[in-house]
Formats: sequence, structure tokens, C-alpha cells
Amino acid sequence: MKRFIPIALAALAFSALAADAGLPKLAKKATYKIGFAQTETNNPWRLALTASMQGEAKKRGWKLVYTNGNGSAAKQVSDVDSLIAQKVDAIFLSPREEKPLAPAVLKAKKAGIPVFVIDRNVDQSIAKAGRDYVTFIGSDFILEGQRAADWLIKATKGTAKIIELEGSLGSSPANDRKTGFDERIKGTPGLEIVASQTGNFTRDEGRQVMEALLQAHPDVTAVYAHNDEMALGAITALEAAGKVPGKDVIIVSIDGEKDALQAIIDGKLGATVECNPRFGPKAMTAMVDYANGKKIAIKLTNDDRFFDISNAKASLASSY
Ligand code: GZL
Repeated sequence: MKRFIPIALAALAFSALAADAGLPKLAKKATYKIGFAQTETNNPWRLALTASMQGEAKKRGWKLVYTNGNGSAAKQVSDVDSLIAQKVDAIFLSPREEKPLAPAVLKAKKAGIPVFVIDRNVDQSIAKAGRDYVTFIGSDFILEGQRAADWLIKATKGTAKIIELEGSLGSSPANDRKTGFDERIKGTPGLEIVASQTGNFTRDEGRQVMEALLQAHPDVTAVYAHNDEMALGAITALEAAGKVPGKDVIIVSIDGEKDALQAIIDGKLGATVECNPRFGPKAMTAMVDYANGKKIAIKLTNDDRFFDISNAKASLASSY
């Protein structure tokens, strides 16, 4: 019996290596042709991400094939198909929604093209970091929700009726920012989320949803928006309803875009948790490290700052 144990262990080790070995390799080259599949260009954060990816590729002298999902996960899936057909060396994917884009990662892997998932993530039960794609590079969205909640609890002295404006349905930032915030609020008596609805990460939809929810909850005293654009839309809705944002209603959001920093300076927005969109340098350095045979962590988390009245003015010039 003793004789069989080493063989069993070797088989176990081999199967583990085989899973890891399933990742497509990337040759060391002087220059690359890379694909970048963007979700849409419906707000400043998205535009800043695209500019960062295109700027870094240009700086390195690489060819970047850019696709825009125009807000449709189905279109983004076909965009990945097109990048595979164009035989790019690697794909940077910002998956609009966790589930529909996971099979696209598997398709690229099968075609021998390494995928780097940036910004948002895919459903790990379908496609796993380190096995099906090289790594996830992005922010910790649960922590972002927790930081927003911690600030709001202090700013409202522990008593508030909260309206939550959620990001795009099915996206990892919307799912995780809700998880992080809601669990903190549930644990704090005196705070109540009276309504929670998606504004799809856009200013206009944020305004429209806030107008409707204000009708049903005129006694709202706080707003948590999953991104600045929806917070700015909510501010417009509050002012149209004769309320004073920053006084009658305390608002907190996430991203750190220029208009949000200005709203903090103007006293209308209370605070915003940074979610840095400038992925270019970090993403492409990870790709070169991978080509050079370096071990890449399956998650590379961005360090995000926190903006409030104490630092908004100083951060304005370098924002987007
Ligand atoms: C977060 C990113 C989100 C931003 C929004 O990484 O996916 O999408 O917070 C953007 O502004 O639309």
C-alpha cells in the first residue's frame, strides 16, 4: 500500500499544476497588439479609464484595439469574440456584468489569449482568477461601501432615513458596494435604508430615480450613491424639490470625479470614496511581468483615497 501514496500525491500535484498551467502563455516581445473591451462611455469615470488605457499603450508603442460595449453585455461579449478573431496578444476586459462576460473569458483562454480582468470582475463560479484569467486589477468595492457607510454614520450622528442609488444591475461594483454599505447600516440602530434602486451609474437616471423616490420618501435625510454621477443627479433632484443638499439631506458617494470634488467644496456633497479609473500603467506592467514569467497575484487591489471638505480643493486639479 505504501508504494501507492507517492503516486497519488504526484497526481494531486500534477492536477493542481495542470489547472495553473491552463493559463495561456504570453511571449516576450518588443511590442504587442492588445485588446481593450470597454463596457460603455456613459460617464467621466469610463472616459478616464479609456484615456488611461489608450495613453499607456501609446506610450509603450503598442497597438491597442478598442471596443465599446455601449452599455450592452451582449455587445461586449461579441466584442471579445472580435478581439479573439483579430488574434490580439492579450485582452484587457472590463466586464459590464459578472455573469454574461464570464464565458467570454473562457473563450479567450481556449483561443490561447491571456485575459487581464480590470475594473469590474466576473462570476468566480464560472471563470476563476489564476485559472482562467491572469489576474483581477481593481478596487475593493465592499470596502468602498463600508467606508461610505462609516462616514455617513458619523455625519448623521447615527440617525438617518437613507435612499440608496445602486449602480448597473449585475455589475460587481453595484453588488459589492451594496453589500459593504448595507451590512454596516444594518448593524447601526437609528439608520434605515428606506429605498434602494438602480440609477445605472448615470447622472440623468440618478436624477430621475431620486425624483421618484423623493415623492415616496419626502422625509429622507441621507443619500448613498454608488457613484458620483448619480449623486450629482440626486443633488439636482433635491434642489428642484426645494431641499438644501448638505443641510436637509447628507450625501455620500464613490469615485472622486472632478464635479464631485467641486460639489464637496460647494457644501452639497459630503464625501466621496476614491475609485481610481487610471488603470493603464498598472495593467500593462502586470502584462509585461506575466510575459517575463513573473508570478502574478490573482488580485491586484488599488489603494483608494477618501475625499471630503478637508482635501477636495487640493485634489481638484489632478481629478478627471
Ligand atoms: C468601478 C466602475 C464603476 C464606477 C462608475 O470600478 O466599474 O463604473 O464607479 C462606472 O462610475 O460607471
